[in-house]
Amino acid sequence: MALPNQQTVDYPSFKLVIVGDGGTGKTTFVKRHLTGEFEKKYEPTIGVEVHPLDFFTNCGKIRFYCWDTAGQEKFGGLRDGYYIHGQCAVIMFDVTARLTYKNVPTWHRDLCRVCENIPIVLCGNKVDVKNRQVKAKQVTFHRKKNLQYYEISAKSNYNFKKPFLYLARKLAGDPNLHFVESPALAPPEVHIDVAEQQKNEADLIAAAAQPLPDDDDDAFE
Ligand SMILES: Nc1nc2c(ncn2[C@@H]2O[C@H](COP(=O)(O)OP(=O)(O)OP(=O)(O)O)[C@@H](O)[C@H]2O)c(=O)[nH]1
Ligand SMILES: [Mg+2]
Repeated sequence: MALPNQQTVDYPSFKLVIVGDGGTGKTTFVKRHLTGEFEKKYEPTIGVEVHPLDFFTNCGKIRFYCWDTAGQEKFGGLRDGYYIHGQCAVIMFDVTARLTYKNVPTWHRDLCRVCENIPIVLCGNKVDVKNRQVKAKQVTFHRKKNLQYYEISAKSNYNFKKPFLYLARKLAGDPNLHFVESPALAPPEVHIDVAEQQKNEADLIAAAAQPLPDDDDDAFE
């Protein structure tokens, strides 16, 4: 959903709300997409910047209006006006800051209170950082709530497209939808250790085969 001062388009478009603790990298993430950054619009009444991010799929163009708040979540949650008519969402945490993962259930609850049954992706950002505090196998929240999880590094563009592809497939109801062209992205600012990340991805797959801990919110200290 576009803002009142924003042009609408004649191809499918969706409101994507992006939530998560301050400093997890939400703004950095949406700004990687250069066209969306160039065409963003600010809505002062609700303190939100909306970035229209276009992707090219085998079924045609698709647009995500990515809603990124100007940090007011720090003052006790986001207003309903932010979530209303949200059609898909990204919940972001920072793998180098444990508390941001502990707060994921609160973001999820707030989101689902307004947006029932929308596709949601959980993103663990900053996987480029060497000493991460939240290891891949400790991330279990998505399994309990049936969300998709991706490890990302906004600064290196690692897995940038994955969350959008997952959401596009869900919204289009087509599991075979794919991107046919890459969007223009800002050049990587950091580099990812590919071998290290392959190990993390393997850990994630192994962890998915394990039974869920009884109450992993408490176990995760
Ligand atoms: N190493 C690393 N740092 C990152 C990455 N993404 C963001 N950062 C840094 O994390 C800090 C916070 O990023 P922001 O994008 O401002 O975070 P935010 O979630 O928008 O924060 P609020 O607007 O306060 O809610 C900045 O210093 C970024 O440079 C990443 O992938 N890797
Ligand atoms: Mg921000």
